[in-house]
Amino acid sequence: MKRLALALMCLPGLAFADGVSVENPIIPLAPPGVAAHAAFMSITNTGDTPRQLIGVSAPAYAMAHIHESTEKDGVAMMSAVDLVEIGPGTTVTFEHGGLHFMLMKPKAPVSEGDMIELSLEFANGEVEQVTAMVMKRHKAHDHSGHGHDKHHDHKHGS
Ligand SMILES: [Cu+2]
Repeated sequence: MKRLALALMCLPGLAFADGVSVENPIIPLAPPGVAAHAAFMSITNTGDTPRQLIGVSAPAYAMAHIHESTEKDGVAMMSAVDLVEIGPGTTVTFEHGGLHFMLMKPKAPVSEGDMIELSLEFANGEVEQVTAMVMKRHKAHDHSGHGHDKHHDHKHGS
């Protein structure tokens, strides 16, 4: 907890979740006109107790949610997820075709190279600040292998 207290003193408004590390936070550049962007990353619980990710916020967007993509009868769908459990020593990967952070209605146009601030909210009240870089899909999209590019991000009805 010492690290958290120190961080709060030095950087007002920022907080860091103890025992959580985030790698490779990226937002694949969406085609023009698409107002729902996905953010991908790997989240590792480096502590020794289970952690529950319960929400996400993104000041640059009107709305942000945790989503999971599934495929049913050959149709790609996605649904909201309320809680992602991350066991001690476990990494949960948010990636194309699976769990992802859904960012909706950017308040300003988003382009390649932009840095987008995300806050990952955990059930114990801690918040992990993450900065995700916007990058072109062919660079960002390196380990999905599912071939759903054309269908992802576009299924938000309301
Ligand atoms: Cu989604």
